[in-house]
Amino acid sequence: MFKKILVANRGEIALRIQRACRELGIKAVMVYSEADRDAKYVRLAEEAVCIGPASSAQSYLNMPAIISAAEVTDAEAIHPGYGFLSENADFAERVEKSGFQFIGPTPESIRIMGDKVSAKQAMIRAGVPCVPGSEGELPDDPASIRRIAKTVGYPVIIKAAGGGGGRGMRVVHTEAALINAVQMTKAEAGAAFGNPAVYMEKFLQNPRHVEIQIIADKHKNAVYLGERDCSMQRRHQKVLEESPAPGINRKLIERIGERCVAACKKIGYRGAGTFEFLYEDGEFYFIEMNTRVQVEHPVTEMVTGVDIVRTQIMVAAGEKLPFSQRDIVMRGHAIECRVNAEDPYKFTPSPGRVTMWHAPGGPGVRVDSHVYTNYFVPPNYDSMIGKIIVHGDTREQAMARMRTALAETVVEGINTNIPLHRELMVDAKFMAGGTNIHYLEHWLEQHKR
Ligand code: MV4
Repeated sequence: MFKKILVANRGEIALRIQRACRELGIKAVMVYSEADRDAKYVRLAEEAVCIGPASSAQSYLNMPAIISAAEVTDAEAIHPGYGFLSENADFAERVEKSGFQFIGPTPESIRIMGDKVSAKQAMIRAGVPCVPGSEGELPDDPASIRRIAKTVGYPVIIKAAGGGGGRGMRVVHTEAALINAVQMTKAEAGAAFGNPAVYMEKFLQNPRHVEIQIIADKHKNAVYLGERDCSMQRRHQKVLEESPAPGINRKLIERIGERCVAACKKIGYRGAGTFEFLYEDGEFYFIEMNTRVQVEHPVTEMVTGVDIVRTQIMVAAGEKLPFSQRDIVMRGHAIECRVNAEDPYKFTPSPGRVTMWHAPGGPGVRVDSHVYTNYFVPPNYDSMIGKIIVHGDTREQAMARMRTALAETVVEGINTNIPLHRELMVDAKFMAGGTNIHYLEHWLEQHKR
Protein backbone atom coordinates (compact mmCIF):
# COMPACT_ATOMS: atom_id res chain seq x y z
CA MET A 1 0.00 0.00 0.00
CA PHE A 2 1.07 3.59 -0.56
CA LYS A 3 2.70 5.44 2.32
CA LYS A 4 1.91 8.88 0.96
CA ILE A 5 -0.64 10.30 -1.52
CA LEU A 6 -0.90 13.81 -2.92
CA VAL A 7 -4.47 15.14 -3.14
CA ALA A 8 -4.74 17.31 -6.27
CA ASN A 9 -8.05 18.96 -5.50
CA ARG A 10 -9.89 21.28 -3.12
CA GLY A 11 -13.14 21.60 -1.18
CA GLU A 12 -15.21 18.74 0.15
CA ILE A 13 -13.62 16.09 -2.10
CA ALA A 14 -10.13 17.01 -0.85
CA LEU A 15 -11.39 16.40 2.70
CA ARG A 16 -13.12 13.16 1.62
CA ILE A 17 -9.87 11.80 0.12
CA GLN A 18 -7.86 12.97 3.15
CA ARG A 19 -10.25 11.04 5.42
CA ALA A 20 -9.86 7.87 3.30
CA CYS A 21 -6.06 8.20 3.50
CA ARG A 22 -6.15 8.61 7.30
CA GLU A 23 -8.26 5.50 7.65
CA LEU A 24 -5.82 3.51 5.50
CA GLY A 25 -2.80 4.79 7.45
CA ILE A 26 -1.59 6.75 4.43
CA LYS A 27 -0.13 10.26 4.76
CA ALA A 28 -2.02 12.79 2.64
CA VAL A 29 -0.21 15.77 1.11
CA MET A 30 -2.71 18.55 0.45
CA VAL A 31 -2.09 21.14 -2.25
CA TYR A 32 -3.84 24.49 -2.09
CA SER A 33 -4.15 27.83 -3.84
CA GLU A 34 -3.65 31.16 -2.10
CA ALA A 35 -7.46 31.39 -1.80
CA ASP A 36 -7.62 28.07 0.11
CA ARG A 37 -4.95 28.69 2.79
CA ASP A 38 -7.55 28.48 5.56
CA ALA A 39 -9.35 25.41 4.25
CA LYS A 40 -10.18 22.81 6.89
CA TYR A 41 -8.22 20.01 5.19
CA VAL A 42 -5.16 22.30 4.90
CA ARG A 43 -5.36 23.06 8.62
CA LEU A 44 -5.76 19.33 9.38
CA ALA A 45 -2.94 18.33 7.03
CA GLU A 46 0.38 16.96 8.23
CA GLU A 47 1.79 18.32 4.97
CA ALA A 48 0.45 20.98 2.63
CA VAL A 49 1.98 22.75 -0.37
CA CYS A 50 0.82 26.05 -1.88
CA ILE A 51 0.75 25.53 -5.67
CA GLY A 52 -0.17 29.01 -6.84
CA PRO A 53 -2.60 31.93 -6.89
CA ALA A 54 -6.38 31.69 -6.55
CA SER A 55 -7.11 31.26 -10.26
CA SER A 56 -7.60 27.57 -11.12
CA ALA A 57 -5.44 27.88 -14.24
CA GLN A 58 -2.48 28.80 -12.05
CA SER A 59 -3.12 26.31 -9.24
CA TYR A 60 -5.45 23.29 -9.48
CA LEU A 61 -4.95 23.07 -13.26
CA ASN A 62 -1.20 23.75 -13.07
CA MET A 63 0.33 20.34 -13.93
CA PRO A 64 4.02 21.21 -13.33
CA ALA A 65 3.20 22.78 -9.94
CA ILE A 66 1.26 19.68 -8.83
CA ILE A 67 3.87 17.21 -10.04
CA SER A 68 6.65 19.27 -8.39
CA ALA A 69 4.68 19.21 -5.12
CA ALA A 70 4.54 15.40 -5.35
CA GLU A 71 8.30 15.29 -6.01
CA VAL A 72 9.32 17.54 -3.11
CA THR A 73 7.06 15.70 -0.64
CA ASP A 74 7.99 12.17 -1.83
CA ALA A 75 4.39 11.18 -2.53
CA GLU A 76 3.89 7.92 -4.43
CA ALA A 77 0.47 8.55 -5.95
CA ILE A 78 -1.80 11.42 -6.96
CA HIS A 79 -5.57 11.44 -6.42
CA PRO A 80 -7.20 13.95 -8.81
CA GLY A 81 -10.71 13.99 -7.25
CA TYR A 82 -13.37 15.31 -9.68
CA GLY A 83 -13.29 18.30 -12.05
CA PHE A 84 -9.93 20.09 -12.59
CA LEU A 85 -7.40 17.55 -14.00
CA SER A 86 -9.33 14.40 -13.09
CA GLU A 87 -10.28 13.49 -16.69
CA ASN A 88 -7.24 14.97 -18.42
CA ALA A 89 -5.42 12.11 -20.16
CA ASP A 90 -2.29 14.23 -20.66
CA PHE A 91 -2.12 14.87 -16.92
CA ALA A 92 -2.52 11.17 -16.10
CA GLU A 93 0.28 10.46 -18.58
CA ARG A 94 2.59 13.10 -17.11
CA VAL A 95 1.90 11.82 -13.60
CA GLU A 96 2.90 8.29 -14.61
CA LYS A 97 5.93 9.44 -16.69
CA SER A 98 7.12 11.29 -13.57
CA GLY A 99 7.03 8.01 -11.67
CA PHE A 100 3.80 8.45 -9.68
CA GLN A 101 0.69 6.30 -9.64
CA PHE A 102 -2.35 8.13 -11.04
CA ILE A 103 -5.36 7.14 -8.92
CA GLY A 104 -7.73 6.51 -11.79
CA PRO A 105 -7.83 4.66 -15.10
CA THR A 106 -5.02 4.54 -17.67
CA PRO A 107 -4.44 7.61 -19.87
CA GLU A 108 -5.66 5.49 -22.81
CA SER A 109 -9.02 4.77 -21.12
CA ILE A 110 -9.43 8.45 -20.24
CA ARG A 111 -8.65 9.41 -23.83
CA ILE A 112 -11.13 6.92 -25.33
CA MET A 113 -13.94 8.11 -23.03
CA GLY A 114 -13.03 11.79 -23.53
CA ASP A 115 -13.85 11.42 -27.22
CA LYS A 116 -17.57 10.69 -27.17
CA VAL A 117 -17.46 9.07 -30.62
CA SER A 118 -14.75 6.56 -29.64
CA ALA A 119 -16.48 6.00 -26.27
CA LYS A 120 -19.73 5.10 -27.98
CA GLN A 121 -18.00 2.83 -30.49
CA ALA A 122 -16.24 1.02 -27.64
CA MET A 123 -19.59 0.53 -25.89
CA ILE A 124 -21.37 -0.72 -29.02
CA ARG A 125 -18.55 -3.27 -29.50
CA ALA A 126 -18.85 -4.30 -25.84
CA GLY A 127 -22.62 -4.83 -26.06
CA VAL A 128 -23.75 -1.82 -24.00
CA PRO A 129 -27.03 -0.43 -25.43
CA CYS A 130 -26.60 3.04 -26.96
CA VAL A 131 -28.93 5.71 -28.36
CA PRO A 132 -29.60 4.92 -32.04
CA GLY A 133 -27.69 7.28 -34.33
CA SER A 134 -24.80 7.73 -36.74
CA GLU A 135 -22.17 5.03 -36.74
CA GLY A 136 -19.35 7.22 -35.52
CA GLU A 137 -18.47 10.68 -36.77
CA LEU A 138 -20.83 12.36 -39.27
CA PRO A 139 -19.48 12.57 -42.82
CA ASP A 140 -19.13 15.96 -44.56
CA ASP A 141 -21.49 15.62 -47.51
CA PRO A 142 -25.03 16.94 -46.93
CA ALA A 143 -26.76 14.10 -48.79
CA SER A 144 -25.22 11.47 -46.47
CA ILE A 145 -26.09 13.52 -43.39
CA ARG A 146 -29.71 13.84 -44.54
CA ARG A 147 -29.87 10.12 -45.24
CA ILE A 148 -28.59 9.25 -41.74
CA ALA A 149 -31.11 11.64 -40.13
CA LYS A 150 -33.94 10.11 -42.12
CA THR A 151 -32.96 6.63 -40.94
CA VAL A 152 -32.59 7.75 -37.29
CA GLY A 153 -35.84 9.74 -37.46
CA TYR A 154 -36.50 13.32 -36.31
CA PRO A 155 -35.98 14.90 -33.86
CA VAL A 156 -32.24 14.24 -33.83
CA ILE A 157 -29.46 15.70 -31.69
CA ILE A 158 -26.04 16.71 -33.05
CA LYS A 159 -23.30 16.29 -30.45
CA ALA A 160 -19.62 17.24 -30.50
CA ALA A 161 -17.16 14.35 -30.06
CA GLY A 162 -15.12 16.64 -27.79
CA GLY A 163 -18.14 17.79 -25.78
CA GLY A 164 -19.97 16.03 -22.99
CA GLY A 165 -21.77 17.15 -19.89
CA GLY A 166 -24.14 19.20 -22.03
CA ARG A 167 -21.56 21.21 -23.97
CA GLY A 168 -21.66 21.30 -27.78
CA MET A 169 -25.08 19.88 -28.60
CA ARG A 170 -27.95 21.00 -30.86
CA VAL A 171 -31.43 19.52 -31.33
CA VAL A 172 -32.80 19.40 -34.88
CA HIS A 173 -36.53 18.94 -35.55
CA THR A 174 -36.72 19.16 -39.36
CA GLU A 175 -34.66 18.31 -42.42
CA ALA A 176 -34.77 22.01 -43.42
CA ALA A 177 -32.74 22.91 -40.31
CA LEU A 178 -30.33 19.95 -40.44
CA ILE A 179 -27.31 20.97 -42.50
CA ASN A 180 -27.03 24.42 -40.96
CA ALA A 181 -27.25 22.93 -37.45
CA VAL A 182 -24.48 20.43 -38.24
CA GLN A 183 -22.24 23.20 -39.61
CA MET A 184 -22.87 25.45 -36.60
CA THR A 185 -22.16 22.64 -34.14
CA LYS A 186 -18.95 21.69 -36.00
CA ALA A 187 -17.73 25.30 -36.00
CA GLU A 188 -18.46 25.71 -32.27
CA ALA A 189 -16.86 22.35 -31.48
CA GLY A 190 -13.71 23.23 -33.41
CA ALA A 191 -13.39 26.50 -31.50
CA ALA A 192 -14.30 25.10 -28.06
CA PHE A 193 -12.63 21.66 -28.09
CA GLY A 194 -10.13 21.88 -30.96
CA ASN A 195 -12.05 19.01 -32.57
CA PRO A 196 -14.84 19.70 -35.10
CA ALA A 197 -16.04 16.06 -35.22
CA VAL A 198 -19.76 15.62 -34.48
CA TYR A 199 -22.12 12.65 -34.32
CA MET A 200 -25.88 12.22 -34.46
CA GLU A 201 -28.39 10.55 -32.16
CA LYS A 202 -32.13 10.18 -31.95
CA PHE A 203 -33.24 12.95 -29.56
CA LEU A 204 -35.03 11.47 -26.54
CA GLN A 205 -37.68 13.94 -25.40
CA ASN A 206 -38.36 13.01 -21.78
CA PRO A 207 -35.63 10.74 -20.42
CA ARG A 208 -34.33 10.26 -16.91
CA HIS A 209 -30.59 10.41 -16.24
CA VAL A 210 -29.61 7.13 -14.60
CA GLU A 211 -25.97 6.15 -14.16
CA ILE A 212 -24.23 2.93 -13.14
CA GLN A 213 -21.22 3.03 -10.79
CA ILE A 214 -18.48 0.52 -11.47
CA ILE A 215 -15.10 -0.21 -9.94
CA ALA A 216 -12.36 -2.40 -11.39
CA ASP A 217 -8.94 -3.58 -10.29
CA LYS A 218 -5.75 -4.38 -12.25
CA HIS A 219 -6.49 -8.13 -12.11
CA LYS A 220 -9.48 -8.20 -14.51
CA ASN A 221 -12.05 -7.99 -11.71
CA ALA A 222 -14.88 -5.49 -12.03
CA VAL A 223 -18.18 -4.99 -10.20
CA TYR A 224 -21.11 -2.63 -10.55
CA LEU A 225 -22.39 -0.85 -7.47
CA GLY A 226 -25.96 -0.24 -8.55
CA GLU A 227 -27.31 2.94 -10.05
CA ARG A 228 -28.01 6.57 -9.24
CA ASP A 229 -30.86 8.70 -10.52
CA CYS A 230 -29.49 12.17 -11.29
CA SER A 231 -32.45 13.56 -13.21
CA MET A 232 -33.01 16.51 -10.85
CA GLN A 233 -30.81 19.08 -12.60
CA ARG A 234 -30.75 22.64 -13.90
CA ARG A 235 -28.60 23.64 -16.88
CA HIS A 236 -26.64 20.39 -16.64
CA GLN A 237 -25.84 21.00 -12.97
CA LYS A 238 -27.13 18.18 -10.79
CA VAL A 239 -29.08 19.42 -7.77
CA LEU A 240 -29.88 16.17 -5.94
CA GLU A 241 -29.24 12.50 -6.59
CA GLU A 242 -30.63 9.26 -5.23
CA SER A 243 -30.09 5.52 -5.24
CA PRO A 244 -31.78 3.27 -6.17
CA ALA A 245 -33.56 4.92 -9.12
CA PRO A 246 -37.29 4.90 -8.20
CA GLY A 247 -39.52 2.50 -10.09
CA ILE A 248 -37.00 0.85 -12.40
CA ASN A 249 -37.10 -2.93 -12.75
CA ARG A 250 -34.21 -4.46 -10.73
CA LYS A 251 -33.68 -7.24 -13.24
CA LEU A 252 -33.19 -4.64 -15.99
CA ILE A 253 -30.64 -2.78 -13.87
CA GLU A 254 -28.81 -6.04 -13.21
CA ARG A 255 -28.66 -6.77 -16.94
CA ILE A 256 -27.30 -3.29 -17.71
CA GLY A 257 -24.85 -3.47 -14.78
CA GLU A 258 -23.53 -6.78 -16.10
CA ARG A 259 -23.04 -5.21 -19.54
CA CYS A 260 -21.06 -2.36 -17.94
CA VAL A 261 -18.87 -4.85 -16.08
CA ALA A 262 -18.28 -6.83 -19.29
CA ALA A 263 -17.34 -3.58 -21.08
CA CYS A 264 -14.83 -2.71 -18.32
CA LYS A 265 -13.20 -6.12 -18.67
CA LYS A 266 -13.14 -5.83 -22.45
CA ILE A 267 -11.41 -2.43 -22.50
CA GLY A 268 -9.12 -3.15 -19.53
CA TYR A 269 -10.71 -0.42 -17.44
CA ARG A 270 -9.43 0.05 -13.92
CA GLY A 271 -10.46 2.32 -11.08
CA ALA A 272 -13.87 3.86 -10.39
CA GLY A 273 -16.06 4.83 -13.32
CA THR A 274 -19.60 5.79 -14.19
CA PHE A 275 -21.66 4.76 -17.20
CA GLU A 276 -24.21 7.50 -17.92
CA PHE A 277 -27.49 6.41 -19.44
CA LEU A 278 -30.70 8.02 -20.56
CA TYR A 279 -33.68 5.94 -19.41
CA GLU A 280 -36.94 6.29 -21.30
CA ASP A 281 -39.94 3.97 -21.77
CA GLY A 282 -38.29 1.11 -19.92
CA GLU A 283 -35.04 1.18 -21.92
CA PHE A 284 -31.46 2.22 -21.11
CA TYR A 285 -29.32 4.09 -23.65
CA PHE A 286 -25.62 4.75 -22.95
CA ILE A 287 -24.51 8.34 -23.58
CA GLU A 288 -21.12 8.92 -21.89
CA MET A 289 -18.66 7.44 -19.43
CA ASN A 290 -17.04 9.40 -16.60
CA THR A 291 -13.59 8.17 -15.63
CA ARG A 292 -13.42 9.82 -12.18
CA VAL A 293 -15.00 9.60 -8.75
CA GLN A 294 -18.22 11.62 -8.90
CA VAL A 295 -19.72 14.24 -6.62
CA GLU A 296 -22.68 11.93 -5.97
CA HIS A 297 -20.64 8.82 -5.04
CA PRO A 298 -21.90 8.93 -1.40
CA VAL A 299 -25.43 7.75 -2.26
CA THR A 300 -23.89 4.59 -3.70
CA GLU A 301 -21.66 4.23 -0.63
CA MET A 302 -24.72 4.51 1.63
CA VAL A 303 -26.79 1.83 -0.13
CA THR A 304 -23.96 -0.63 -0.86
CA GLY A 305 -21.72 -0.06 2.17
CA VAL A 306 -18.72 0.11 -0.18
CA ASP A 307 -16.20 2.89 0.47
CA ILE A 308 -15.54 3.98 -3.13
CA VAL A 309 -12.64 6.35 -2.40
CA ARG A 310 -10.88 3.76 -0.22
CA THR A 311 -11.36 1.16 -2.96
CA GLN A 312 -10.00 3.54 -5.61
CA ILE A 313 -6.80 3.85 -3.59
CA MET A 314 -6.53 0.10 -2.99
CA VAL A 315 -6.93 -0.83 -6.66
CA ALA A 316 -4.50 1.90 -7.76
CA ALA A 317 -1.95 0.32 -5.41
CA GLY A 318 -2.46 -2.97 -7.25
CA GLU A 319 -4.63 -4.73 -4.68
CA LYS A 320 -7.49 -6.97 -5.75
CA LEU A 321 -11.05 -5.77 -5.20
CA PRO A 322 -11.92 -6.82 -1.63
CA PHE A 323 -15.44 -7.93 -2.72
CA SER A 324 -17.08 -9.69 -5.64
CA GLN A 325 -20.40 -9.00 -7.37
CA ARG A 326 -22.38 -11.37 -5.17
CA ASP A 327 -21.18 -9.47 -2.07
CA ILE A 328 -22.85 -6.31 -3.35
CA VAL A 329 -26.33 -5.98 -1.89
CA MET A 330 -28.26 -2.74 -2.11
CA ARG A 331 -30.00 -1.90 1.16
CA GLY A 332 -32.52 0.89 1.67
CA HIS A 333 -32.50 4.23 -0.09
CA ALA A 334 -30.12 7.21 -0.12
CA ILE A 335 -30.59 10.83 -1.20
CA GLU A 336 -27.95 13.54 -1.57
CA CYS A 337 -28.66 17.29 -1.62
CA ARG A 338 -25.85 19.42 -3.00
CA VAL A 339 -25.40 22.56 -0.92
CA ASN A 340 -24.38 25.48 -3.12
CA ALA A 341 -23.34 29.00 -2.13
CA GLU A 342 -25.87 30.71 -4.40
CA ASP A 343 -29.21 32.44 -4.49
CA PRO A 344 -31.75 29.57 -4.16
CA TYR A 345 -33.99 30.79 -7.02
CA LYS A 346 -31.84 33.13 -9.15
CA PHE A 347 -28.74 30.88 -8.89
CA THR A 348 -26.30 33.79 -8.76
CA PRO A 349 -23.15 32.80 -6.81
CA SER A 350 -23.00 33.88 -3.18
CA PRO A 351 -19.40 33.61 -1.97
CA GLY A 352 -18.24 35.22 1.28
CA ARG A 353 -17.84 34.57 4.99
CA VAL A 354 -19.98 31.86 6.59
CA THR A 355 -20.74 33.47 9.96
CA MET A 356 -22.56 30.38 11.22
CA TRP A 357 -22.38 26.73 10.07
CA HIS A 358 -24.38 24.10 11.85
CA ALA A 359 -24.43 20.66 10.23
CA PRO A 360 -27.30 18.20 10.77
CA GLY A 361 -26.91 14.80 12.41
CA GLY A 362 -28.80 11.76 13.64
CA PRO A 363 -29.32 8.25 12.31
CA GLY A 364 -28.58 7.81 8.62
CA VAL A 365 -27.29 11.37 8.12
CA ARG A 366 -23.90 12.14 6.55
CA VAL A 367 -22.44 15.54 5.76
CA ASP A 368 -19.49 15.87 3.38
CA SER A 369 -18.31 19.47 3.67
CA HIS A 370 -15.13 21.39 4.36
CA VAL A 371 -17.08 24.38 5.69
CA TYR A 372 -16.88 25.59 9.31
CA THR A 373 -18.11 28.68 11.17
CA ASN A 374 -16.10 31.69 9.96
CA TYR A 375 -14.90 29.91 6.81
CA PHE A 376 -14.64 32.24 3.79
CA VAL A 377 -16.11 30.76 0.58
CA PRO A 378 -13.76 32.01 -2.14
CA PRO A 379 -15.36 33.45 -5.30
CA ASN A 380 -12.90 31.66 -7.61
CA TYR A 381 -14.37 28.15 -7.78
CA ASP A 382 -17.55 26.09 -8.16
CA SER A 383 -20.32 27.16 -5.78
CA MET A 384 -20.81 23.71 -4.20
CA ILE A 385 -19.77 23.91 -0.52
CA GLY A 386 -20.94 20.53 0.69
CA LYS A 387 -23.42 17.71 0.49
CA ILE A 388 -26.05 16.39 2.87
CA ILE A 389 -26.61 12.68 2.36
CA VAL A 390 -29.25 10.57 4.11
CA HIS A 391 -30.01 6.87 4.17
CA GLY A 392 -33.23 5.13 5.21
CA ASP A 393 -34.85 1.71 4.95
CA THR A 394 -37.25 3.10 2.35
CA ARG A 395 -37.37 6.14 0.04
CA GLU A 396 -40.07 7.60 2.32
CA GLN A 397 -37.81 7.29 5.36
CA ALA A 398 -34.87 8.78 3.44
CA MET A 399 -37.02 11.78 2.42
CA ALA A 400 -38.23 12.21 6.03
CA ARG A 401 -34.63 12.13 7.26
CA MET A 402 -33.63 14.66 4.60
CA ARG A 403 -36.46 17.00 5.65
CA THR A 404 -35.28 16.76 9.25
CA ALA A 405 -31.64 17.27 8.24
CA LEU A 406 -32.46 20.31 6.10
CA ALA A 407 -34.56 21.79 8.92
CA GLU A 408 -31.60 21.46 11.31
CA THR A 409 -29.01 22.92 8.96
CA VAL A 410 -27.96 26.51 9.63
CA VAL A 411 -25.80 28.49 7.21
CA GLU A 412 -25.52 32.23 7.89
CA GLY A 413 -23.57 34.99 6.16
CA ILE A 414 -24.06 33.69 2.60
CA ASN A 415 -27.04 32.49 0.58
CA THR A 416 -27.45 28.79 -0.13
CA ASN A 417 -29.86 26.63 -2.10
CA ILE A 418 -31.11 24.89 1.08
CA PRO A 419 -34.53 26.63 0.82
CA LEU A 420 -34.92 25.08 -2.65
CA HIS A 421 -34.09 21.62 -1.30
CA ARG A 422 -36.64 22.09 1.52
CA GLU A 423 -39.33 22.81 -1.09
CA LEU A 424 -38.34 19.91 -3.34
CA MET A 425 -38.44 17.44 -0.43
CA VAL A 426 -42.18 18.20 0.05
CA ASP A 427 -43.04 18.42 -3.66
CA ALA A 428 -45.71 15.85 -4.50
CA LYS A 429 -44.23 14.86 -7.88
CA PHE A 430 -40.70 14.47 -6.51
CA MET A 431 -42.11 12.50 -3.59
CA ALA A 432 -43.91 10.18 -6.00
CA GLY A 433 -40.52 9.44 -7.67
CA GLY A 434 -39.39 9.09 -11.25
CA THR A 435 -39.37 12.73 -12.43
CA ASN A 436 -37.38 13.34 -15.64
CA ILE A 437 -34.47 15.64 -16.59
CA HIS A 438 -36.82 18.55 -17.41
CA TYR A 439 -38.80 18.47 -14.17
CA LEU A 440 -36.76 20.94 -12.11
CA GLU A 441 -36.50 23.54 -14.89
CA HIS A 442 -40.30 23.39 -15.40
CA TRP A 443 -40.87 23.55 -11.64
CA LEU A 444 -38.65 26.63 -11.37
CA GLU A 445 -40.54 28.27 -14.25
CA GLN A 446 -43.83 27.71 -12.39
CA HIS A 447 -42.49 28.78 -9.00
CA LYS A 448 -40.97 32.07 -10.25
CA ARG A 449 -40.59 34.76 -7.64
C1 MV4 B 1 -29.28 13.55 -24.98
C2 MV4 B 1 -30.58 13.99 -24.66
C3 MV4 B 1 -31.63 13.49 -25.41
N1 MV4 B 1 -31.38 12.63 -26.44
N2 MV4 B 1 -29.10 12.69 -25.99
C4 MV4 B 1 -26.97 16.38 -21.94
C5 MV4 B 1 -25.70 16.16 -21.21
C6 MV4 B 1 -24.99 15.10 -21.94
N3 MV4 B 1 -24.35 14.21 -21.00
C7 MV4 B 1 -26.03 14.40 -22.75
N4 MV4 B 1 -27.22 15.20 -22.66
C8 MV4 B 1 -28.35 14.84 -23.28
N5 MV4 B 1 -28.22 13.96 -24.29
C9 MV4 B 1 -30.12 12.25 -26.70
N6 MV4 B 1 -29.91 11.39 -27.69
C10 MV4 B 1 -30.75 14.88 -23.60
C11 MV4 B 1 -29.62 15.32 -22.90
C12 MV4 B 1 -29.87 16.21 -21.81
C13 MV4 B 1 -29.60 15.81 -20.49
C14 MV4 B 1 -29.07 14.57 -20.17
C15 MV4 B 1 -28.80 14.21 -18.89
C16 MV4 B 1 -29.09 15.09 -17.85
C17 MV4 B 1 -29.61 16.31 -18.12
C18 MV4 B 1 -29.89 16.70 -19.43
C19 MV4 B 1 -30.42 17.95 -19.70
C20 MV4 B 1 -30.67 18.32 -20.99
C21 MV4 B 1 -30.38 17.45 -22.05
